[in-house]
Amino acid sequence: MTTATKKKLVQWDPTDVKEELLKKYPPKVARKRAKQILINEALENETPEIQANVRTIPGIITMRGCTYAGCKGVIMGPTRDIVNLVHGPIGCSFYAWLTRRNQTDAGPDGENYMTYCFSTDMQDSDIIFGGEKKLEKAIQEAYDLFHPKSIAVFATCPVGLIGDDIHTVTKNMKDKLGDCNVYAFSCEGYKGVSQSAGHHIANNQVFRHIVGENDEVKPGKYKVNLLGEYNIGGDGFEIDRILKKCGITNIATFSGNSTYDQFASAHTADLNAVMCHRSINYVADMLETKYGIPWVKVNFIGANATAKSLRKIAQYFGDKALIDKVEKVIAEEMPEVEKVSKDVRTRTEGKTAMMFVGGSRAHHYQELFKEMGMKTISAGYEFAHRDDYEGRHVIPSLKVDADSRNIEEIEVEPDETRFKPRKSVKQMKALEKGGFKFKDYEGLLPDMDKGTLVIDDLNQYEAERLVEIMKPDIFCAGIKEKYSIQKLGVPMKQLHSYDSGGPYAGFRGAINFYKEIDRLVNSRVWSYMKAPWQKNPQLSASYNWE
Ligand code: CFM
Repeated sequence: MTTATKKKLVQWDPTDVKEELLKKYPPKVARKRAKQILINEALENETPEIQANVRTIPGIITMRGCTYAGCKGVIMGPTRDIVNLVHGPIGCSFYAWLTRRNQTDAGPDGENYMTYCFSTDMQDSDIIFGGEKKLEKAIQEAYDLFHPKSIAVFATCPVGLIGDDIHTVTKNMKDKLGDCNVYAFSCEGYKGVSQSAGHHIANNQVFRHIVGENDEVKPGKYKVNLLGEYNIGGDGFEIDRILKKCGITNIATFSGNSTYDQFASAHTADLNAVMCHRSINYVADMLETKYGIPWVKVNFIGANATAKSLRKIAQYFGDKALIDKVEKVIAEEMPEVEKVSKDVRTRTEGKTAMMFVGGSRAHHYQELFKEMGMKTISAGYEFAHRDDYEGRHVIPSLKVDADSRNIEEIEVEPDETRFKPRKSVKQMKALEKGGFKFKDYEGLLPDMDKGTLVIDDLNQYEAERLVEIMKPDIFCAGIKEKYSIQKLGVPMKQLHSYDSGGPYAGFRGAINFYKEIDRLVNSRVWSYMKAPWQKNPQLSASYNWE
């Protein structure tokens, strides 16, 4: 106990760390990066400004992925009964094939295409003569083999470069097949500065081609959609378990373990609960404008955050029976969580963490670490926008640059027959008066301590320097960072794929997380390791400006 609570003595000043990170860059690069490295001031009502969602400087080894990854992999990938057909060279498909650990349950109908890899396998000749005919054939082949309800086509970089008209091909095939919804996504990898552009493109097309297709009223008293939950490591299964226990009906998850019909029926829910704000806020806004469904931000990462989110949903519906039920479920679930957290805290209290993940987890996971008594000393997103750092109030002041202009903004109007406000103006006002915030996300910065370092689009070099200087007890990021960090002697946890673990959401997920992090931060195995080049550098070099 005494050794566990003893804090490693590492002294650093955030200004020095920032300077150290920038020192190696040529002046122009340093100036640009400086705007993306922020020392959190935790100012009363104001949050400091950070630069985000801008191009990575060429030559820098970024942690980001491409637009195709955000569209095909992130948003559409976890939907089990849509055939996801990639129009492009085979590498784009192969790389995206079952690597994200989004789990599925084939359900009673058994329809699940997740384990397949569909690609047009473009060759040099297709690049020269065009790939439209090949795409048409591939759609026909997928249809003949599986008779799916829907086929989604994804463009990779060469498709945009040679100008294949995938939208006309899919429209023609939809008309020809008759009972299969076929549509395409212009999500070429280069389309935006990161995968974030792919989220937006996916949101637009799902809304345009699928949402609203099924008006059938589903059973259930308290109906929600869970937006921005992708069932990584089974997170969505745990959230569904809890919602079901509370008597809340989940109409559609966007998009963990989802089906075509869930998207098609999403407009029949009465509340949108948004988990990952970055990837899906567009759908939340569009569902509100077109159908009158309000949205609230929730977070099921962390046991306390889960309880808070459930209470929020219950408060929205305002029904005493639901409010009581939610309290009962929390009271049933929490004792086990508290038992485990009390135990692990004896070994994790005071330890430090860093997390650089995507566009929401670098924020959400701080909750879990907090519950273990651990402190996040530095964090950042790979591709989030300023609103994910500073809160949605900055949206009106965001600059629209050439890259963001590249992504289509669809105009949505209230549906003539199906727009139905879920609450009256009076009810909404009353909820707001009681502290309820609709359409709001306050971002990561207000939740981080003063003097912590918040870094956008962290890169390979900075990650290593940061670890060397600040020596965290654990570093969380993705597969590209994993081994270089472990070679520095620090345990590394993947917060994208969860390595081979999970779920980490909800109550049971919190328990899994506590136990795993306890093992990681208290194991010294990485610090015993010394690579040969750490003892004896085999090669050294300097930049020509040095
Ligand atoms: Fe949202 Fe995600 Fe994330 Fe994301 Fe992602 Fe992911 Fe992520 Mo990897 S949708 S922003 S594009 S929570 S795949 S499930 S873990 S980077 S923090």
